[in-house]
Amino acid sequence: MDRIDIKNMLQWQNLKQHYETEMKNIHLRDLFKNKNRFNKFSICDDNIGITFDYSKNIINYKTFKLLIDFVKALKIDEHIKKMFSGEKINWTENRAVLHTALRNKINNPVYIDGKDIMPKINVVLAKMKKFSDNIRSGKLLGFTGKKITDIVNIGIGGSSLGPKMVCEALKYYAKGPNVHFVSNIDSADIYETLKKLNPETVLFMIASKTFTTLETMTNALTAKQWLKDKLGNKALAYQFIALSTNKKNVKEFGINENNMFEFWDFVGGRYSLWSAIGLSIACYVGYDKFSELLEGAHYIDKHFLNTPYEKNMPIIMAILGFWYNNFYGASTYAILPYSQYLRSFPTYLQQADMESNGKTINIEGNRVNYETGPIIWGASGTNGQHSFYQLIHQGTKFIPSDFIGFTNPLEKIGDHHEKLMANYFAQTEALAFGLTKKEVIKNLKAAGFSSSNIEILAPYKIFEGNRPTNSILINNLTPKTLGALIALYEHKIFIQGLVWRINSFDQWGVELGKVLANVILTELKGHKKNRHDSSTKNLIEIFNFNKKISL
Ligand code: G6Q
Repeated sequence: MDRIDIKNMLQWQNLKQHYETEMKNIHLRDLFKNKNRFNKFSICDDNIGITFDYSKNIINYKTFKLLIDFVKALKIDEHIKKMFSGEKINWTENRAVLHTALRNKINNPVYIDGKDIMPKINVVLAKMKKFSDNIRSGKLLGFTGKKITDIVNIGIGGSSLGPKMVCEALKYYAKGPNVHFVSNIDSADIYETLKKLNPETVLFMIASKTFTTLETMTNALTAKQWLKDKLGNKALAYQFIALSTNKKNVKEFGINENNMFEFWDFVGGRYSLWSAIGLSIACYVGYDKFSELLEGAHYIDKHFLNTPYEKNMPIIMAILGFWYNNFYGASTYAILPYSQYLRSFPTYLQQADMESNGKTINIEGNRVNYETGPIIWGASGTNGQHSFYQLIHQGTKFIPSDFIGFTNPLEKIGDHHEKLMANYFAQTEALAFGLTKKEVIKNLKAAGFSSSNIEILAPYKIFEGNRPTNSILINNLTPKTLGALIALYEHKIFIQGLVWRINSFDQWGVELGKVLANVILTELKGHKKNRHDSSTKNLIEIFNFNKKISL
C-alpha cells in the first residue's frame, strides 16, 4: 500500500465536514421524506434471493457519494484483485489469503508464487466427498464394524466456530451423523460430550491448522486415551482423523496420512470453514450441500469482484460501518439474526470481525490515529428483544445493527413465522423513527391517562429513534444463501481492514496470553516459581494452597 494518512485525505476531510455541518443533527424521519429512498438505497438480487436494504441508515445521496469517493481514493479495487490473485497480502506472515480459491467453482487457475493451487484444492475436495459419502452410507465403519453415529470435532477458534455455526444453521438439512464440537480446554467440555457417546460409533476429527494448539492437543490426547481404554489401540486407525496443514505433527500423534485432510497456510483459521475444516459439515448435511455452501460464497465473490462500488453489497456494508465507527463514534455493532438456526452467527462473526480488525498498527508500522474494528455482539431475533434491545432503543449508546431475516420458514408451523417476521420489520421501524413526545401524549390520552400522569410518564415513553439498521432479507435459508451471507461479511471485514490500513489476516494479539499461560502452568504443577506482579502472584498462591486442601 502507498503511504497515506487517511485523516489528511481530502475525501476524509469532506466526510468530516459533511458530518459536522449536515448529518450530525439530521433524523431518519427527515431523510425518509424522500420517497425514492428505498429504491436508491437497496439492492435486490433475485438470482440468489437476497434483498439488502440499507435505506434506514443516516446517510443521504451526498454521504453515499462521499463514502464511495473515499474508498475509491484508497484504490481498494487493486487490493481486492491482489487478494484474489494470490499476492501475499498478509504481510506480517508473508502469506497469501486465498479462502476464495477454496470455493472457486469455475476452477480457473489461482497462482501462488507461479504455481496453480487449484489442483491440490480439488484433490482434497474429492477426498472429502468420498469420505463423507462413505461415512453417511455406512461404507466406512468404526473399529468394531458399527456405523458412525456421532462426530466429535475437536478444535478451537477458527477450527471450531465456522463449522459449528454452519452445522447449526443447516441442521434442518442434516441426515448424517450427529456432530459435537469440543473446543474448551476445560475438561467439562470433553467430559460432558463423551459421557453420552458410544465409543464404538464415534469418529473424532482433530481440527487444527497448526496441530500444536494447547487446547486442541490436550482434548485430542484425552479423546485418544478414552478410545484406547474402551476399544484398544487399534481403534485409533478407524476412528481418528486429522484436518490440518501439519503432516509431521499429525503423524507423530498417531494418525495415518490417509486419514489426514490437508489444507494450507494461505487459508486463515477464521476463514477455514470452506476447507478441510468443513469436513464435519459435509458429513452432517452431505457433500452436495457442502458444495452448495461453497457455491453461494463463490456467487458473492463474483459479485464482490465485478460489481461497481455503488451496487456492491460488501463494499456498502463496509463503508456504512466505517461511517458510524469513525464519524459517529459508534464503538459497537450488533448482529441480530431473526432465525433460531443462525443463533451462533453473532458469535462466529465476533471472531471473524474482531480477530481481523481489532488492530492498532497500520501498514507502515505506526499506531493509527483513528478508530479501527468495532465490538461485534448480538443474539438471535426475538430473544434479544426481551433482554438487551431496551438499551439499543433508549440507552445513551449509539448502536448500528444488522437485521437478518428469511422470507420463508424451513418448516411452516401455524403463524410462527409471520409473528417472528412482524417483529423483524417492527424493530427496524421503531429504531429508525421512534416515538415523538407528541405521539406519546396522544397515545396516553387515548388510553385514558390524566393530564398530570401524562406529564410524568411521557418522557419515559419517548423513543428518540434515529438508530440505523441494515435489513438483510433472504428468501430461504439454504446452504447456498448461507454461503453467500458468510462471504458478504468476510468481504465487508476485508474492505474495512483496507480502509483502516491494518492487516486483517494476522492475529498477534492472541499470543501474549498463551506464552504467559505456559509459564504459569509450570507453577500450577508445582515445578517452579516465577516473578509476577503482586496480584497475579497472590492469586496463584491462593489457588495452589486451596488446591492442596480441597484434595
Ligand atoms: C483464526 C485464528 C485462531 C485459530 C485457532 C486454532 O483465524 O488463527 O482462531 O483458528 O487458534 O488454531 P489451530 O487450527 O492451529 O489449532
